[in-house]
Amino acid sequence: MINTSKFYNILVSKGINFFTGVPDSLLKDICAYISDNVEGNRHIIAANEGASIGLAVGNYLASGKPSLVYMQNSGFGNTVNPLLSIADNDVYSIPMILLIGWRGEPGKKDEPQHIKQGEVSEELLRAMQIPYQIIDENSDVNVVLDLAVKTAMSKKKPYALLVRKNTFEKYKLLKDTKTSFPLNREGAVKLIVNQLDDSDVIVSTTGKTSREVFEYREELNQTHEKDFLTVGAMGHTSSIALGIAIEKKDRNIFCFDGDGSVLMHMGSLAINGMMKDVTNFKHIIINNGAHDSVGGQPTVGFDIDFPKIAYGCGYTLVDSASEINEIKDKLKVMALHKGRALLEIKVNKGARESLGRPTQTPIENKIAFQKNLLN
Ligand SMILES: Cc1ncc(C[n+]2csc(CCOP(=O)(O)OP(=O)(O)O)c2C)c(N)n1
Repeated sequence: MINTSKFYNILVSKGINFFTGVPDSLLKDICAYISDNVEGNRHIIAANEGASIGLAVGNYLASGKPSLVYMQNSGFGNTVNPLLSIADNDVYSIPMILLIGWRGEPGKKDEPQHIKQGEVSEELLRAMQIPYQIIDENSDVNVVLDLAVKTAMSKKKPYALLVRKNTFEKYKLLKDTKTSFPLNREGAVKLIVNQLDDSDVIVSTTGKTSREVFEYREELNQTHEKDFLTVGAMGHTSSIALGIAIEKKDRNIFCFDGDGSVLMHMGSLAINGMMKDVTNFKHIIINNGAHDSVGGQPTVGFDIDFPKIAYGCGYTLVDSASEINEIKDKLKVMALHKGRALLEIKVNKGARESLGRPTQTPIENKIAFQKNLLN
């Protein structure tokens, strides 16, 4: 396996000293190492992967050095535009190293949302004319990084490393922040689900939130027809919820979002808020200040004011809560409100070791959900 410190030190020896990206579960150890060892704003966990490309472009313009941009292959889609329309050889020709976690690699078992992405990852890189190497636990890091940096710099273009599962040695994040709210995300999910009406609809975000919604329905011996699990498309959950809310005016649509997910495409808040005749849109941000589902790397979720931002975007009711009774009361007010409501629930990060994965396929989820909505 590749030692995270060795990988990092070789990068530094090759002149790379700016790191940015969005965390990925396959890269969590190298991301954690970078978080612990790169000072201040030389490491930026960006809002989305496209923004990381922007940061790497800016850094190169100002330093003449390539950056390391890390991401899950799910996030590669967010980079396509800035890579092709700015960094490409036909435009500004900007070198950088892309470190891409390869979820859904053909032949390896993975979740449905990763299968197609994994299958086409190499093809996408080839179509975009980005040279790449596949790396795994047996790769010689010196050789790999030498070729990567030399190619990026001599051809003045992005160079990708497609990283297989279990490539990096374990590294435990030292800069871990602890909070002491009464609930964690799963506690909040249960509390909200318990308080919903029979006709209410849930659209839940990417990662463990949707898994927890699914498992809670199982625990309650309930069906899954009221829940749409946004297993992919991180950051677009509230847009899916809005699409439903516009059409289904007689149902309350509850979006269970995450701080990382909202940040990823925060522009959507402005569009949600400006839908002046939408009266049934209930946006809940379960804020744990982290990308908890992929390793707990920090977001700026606890540093910014989500309710104020939503208010500024035209939401008609905004609030924040962390105590159990406070959450219950505010959920009641939210349920009755006729407008675009947002409730931030602050929670601790962390999840159960035993948390499973949905046993229904996405198509089964869609059919049941749609049948329920169309009734
Ligand atoms: C475009 C994209 N980038 C990255 C990922 C990997 N990913 C899955 S869940 C997640 C973290 C989500 O964080 P947040 O919304 O705060 O929810 P939490 O896991 O903390 O509950 C990330 C980065 C992804 N699925 N899609």
